[in-house]
Amino acid sequence: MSSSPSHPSDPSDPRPPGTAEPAPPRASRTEGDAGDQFTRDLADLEQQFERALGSISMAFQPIVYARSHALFGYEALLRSNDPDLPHAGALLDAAERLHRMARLGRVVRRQVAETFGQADDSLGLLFVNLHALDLLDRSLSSRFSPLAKIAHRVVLEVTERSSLDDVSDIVYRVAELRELGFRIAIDDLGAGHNRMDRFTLLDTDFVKLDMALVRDIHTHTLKRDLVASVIGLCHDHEITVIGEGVESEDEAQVLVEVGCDLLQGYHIARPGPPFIRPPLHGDSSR
Ligand code: G
Ligand code: MN
Repeated sequence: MSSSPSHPSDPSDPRPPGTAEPAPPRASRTEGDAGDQFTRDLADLEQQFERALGSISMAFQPIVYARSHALFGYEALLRSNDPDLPHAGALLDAAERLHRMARLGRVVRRQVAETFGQADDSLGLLFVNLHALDLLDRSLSSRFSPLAKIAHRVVLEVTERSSLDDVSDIVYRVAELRELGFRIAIDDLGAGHNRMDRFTLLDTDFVKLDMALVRDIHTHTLKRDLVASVIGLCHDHEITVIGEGVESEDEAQVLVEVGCDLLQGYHIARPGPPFIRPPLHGDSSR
């Protein structure tokens, strides 16, 4: 919060009554104006959001086997090309503010299903990010949804970037999705906001180690030991581990040494249009 008070008659002053600043002389008028401004801002955001939805695209980043770098699949990543909501984070924030997360999720899932549905089986599995609120959307668990038709080729990534605590019956929801043929990944494991206990609750096929755990793993013994023990635990439970955000050969090598199954990151290939094959392992032109 800024410490310099705005002028009390400023019609855009959003301060609620009872804050430390003295009440403006025409409190009700000011509040009404601030409310009008808020409504106008939301209406503008709504327009931007609808326009941006029409121009979203998906980028696809290869996921490869750790040792051979042979292709395992792709993660679909949302991209926004709108001037007012110029990146995926801005679009997601707008969707959250407007309570339109379900709409965004449906548009994304339809688009990736169309693109991947027509693609060759040799492309492997498609990893699709879910927002926690998507788990509440009945269209996700409908067997008639576009993605459900190719469920056996799809891994749904569940992250806790937004609160999964809101989804009280998450274990049931996830079981329902697996019954449709989807596989499940825990995304961003080890990120600051992530709770390690969550993956004991979820019946998961993949764990994606957050890039914070991967970064400079070759120079941090403790990080290396932690990752090695998480991988051991996952393997005891037949969970496949993906190292995310791999940016160097040193990081990739240590991940191989500690038993990581799959790799993803700029060192392998950047996200790009569908469906660019990763370079051959050892190709120095990379
Ligand atoms: O949370 P999630 O794992 O879905 O986030 C993936 C994001 O990380 C994407 O926006 C993608 O572009 C980005 N990303 C992919 N590979 C790398 C990498 O090697 N380094 C960094 N810094 N970001 C990456
Ligand atoms: Mn992800």
